[in-house]
Amino acid sequence: MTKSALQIARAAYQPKLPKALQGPVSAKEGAATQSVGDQAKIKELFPNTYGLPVIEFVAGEAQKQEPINVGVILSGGQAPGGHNVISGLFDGVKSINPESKLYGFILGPGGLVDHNYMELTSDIIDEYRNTGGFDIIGSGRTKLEKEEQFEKGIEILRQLGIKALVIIGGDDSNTNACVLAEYYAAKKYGVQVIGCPKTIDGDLKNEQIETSFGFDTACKTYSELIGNIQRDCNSARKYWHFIKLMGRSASHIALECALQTQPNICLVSEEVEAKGMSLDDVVNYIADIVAARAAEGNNFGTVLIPEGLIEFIPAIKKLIRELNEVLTDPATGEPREFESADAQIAFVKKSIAKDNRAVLESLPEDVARQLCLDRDPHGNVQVSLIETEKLLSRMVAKKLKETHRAPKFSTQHHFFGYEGRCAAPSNYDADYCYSLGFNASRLIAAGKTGYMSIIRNTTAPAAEWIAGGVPITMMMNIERRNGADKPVIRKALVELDGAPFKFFAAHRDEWAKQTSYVYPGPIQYFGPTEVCDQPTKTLQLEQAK
Ligand code: FBP
Repeated sequence: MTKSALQIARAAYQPKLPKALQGPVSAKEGAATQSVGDQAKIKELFPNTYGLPVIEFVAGEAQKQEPINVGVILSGGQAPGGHNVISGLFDGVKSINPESKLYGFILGPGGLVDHNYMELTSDIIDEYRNTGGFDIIGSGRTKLEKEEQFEKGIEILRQLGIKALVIIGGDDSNTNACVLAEYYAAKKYGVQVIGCPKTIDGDLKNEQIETSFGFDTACKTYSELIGNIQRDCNSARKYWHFIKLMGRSASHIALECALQTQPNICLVSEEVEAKGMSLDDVVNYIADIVAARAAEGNNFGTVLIPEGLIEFIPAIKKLIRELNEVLTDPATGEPREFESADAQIAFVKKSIAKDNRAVLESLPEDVARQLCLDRDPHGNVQVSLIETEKLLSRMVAKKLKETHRAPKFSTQHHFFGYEGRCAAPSNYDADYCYSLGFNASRLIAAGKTGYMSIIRNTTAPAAEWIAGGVPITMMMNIERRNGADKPVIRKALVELDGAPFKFFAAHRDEWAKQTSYVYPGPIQYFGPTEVCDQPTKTLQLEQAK
């Protein structure tokens, strides 16, 4: 395999570990925990894994340990640093006992069910240290949630002598990891299940999890691109760039990129919802800024749009909720099957309430079709397929024309998502991910199950990071999904009273009027620490003392 000069140099990078993980550890247990909501119901559903204490690893005594075979799964969308979670886990299990083995299940959770796996040896691991992507074993979006799947899984786990499974995934995958942990514990199968918080979206975070891995690198990659566009924009002074950013429902990515690049406009879905804004309100907000800049002779600018925007506009949110209900078969809880797309649309139109039908019909046809047709395997609307950047610029142009403002309004459109999901991890993600994986091996050695690997205090130097585990049930509540009440990890959306949003809100009018662009440039791996090791602005603002 031909490697780039950076890949070769980067392979030699030794990720940093928290001091607590640099030698033998002992698990310091906190008080019993409770779920974030619906305590009685979650306790009933998870009798074996509910209420466990939060764990912090501190220096302990060296102990001789038996070899342990571990399995690992990458689940869902790619996020920079996944290979370092696996290399940290590999180094961790080998340090427990060099005879330990690590098996990777191929192409996501489906690999466990289909018995598709490979042993990860040191030769393989060394090829992937500090690289982006999930290609070492591949990823997939199969949901692990049925007993038949758990039973198929235990067959191969027994065959390979695997005593612990590490699932690297987002909120849905870690919810499933928790259900699996509970199932294997209830059946006394002797297999531990540990989760790791992955997703570029940044929406798997709470009091215990500071950030999900990949968010740092993905945002830095998009911010580099936005900065480049802003330089181009400020040079030619003739285009408005509408830039949609991945992130599923939450606007963390758009907000972080705005903090890094200071664009003229950044929409935050959570604010749109809180203010009860309609699509027309959003269009007016953009059009007013375009017109104000035009009045100053500035017929150019940048607009950042979170990909989930559309589902936060209250009327559309209500419509989506009903679509989710009617498109689920109540008998099976599975998505209904249709003969054709047209049959599905006809069924939707006849099944939904009158007011929702009116909202559906008011949308441009392509958007309406999208909303009716596509779902991911977790039942979520596939927001990344909706071209909101084009929808909004089209509507802003119309609005400006109708109101006789801004004679020159030329647009360019971009969608940044896949460009950043497999970027080589920043130093932050390289260290964070390696630590998460290594730490997972310590949770396994401590006999824990139903826990997520956590590393905290990450705005401090890596040596001072705090390593441990949080019971996954602690993050759960009951939510309506696919027409049924389900125990799930609560998704973290942008908090409007949080420091990152407040900072943005305090500066956005100035950024709208003036041209205050910041050009972050590419991620740097070698050089001064203030250039190479800065955490995200979101984390810095959240943790500012
Ligand atoms: P995860 O929640 O699986 O980490 O997904 C991240 C993400 O990149 C979202 O931002 C985006 O909406 C989605 O994946 C796109 O999914 P796909 O890779 O299947 O196109």
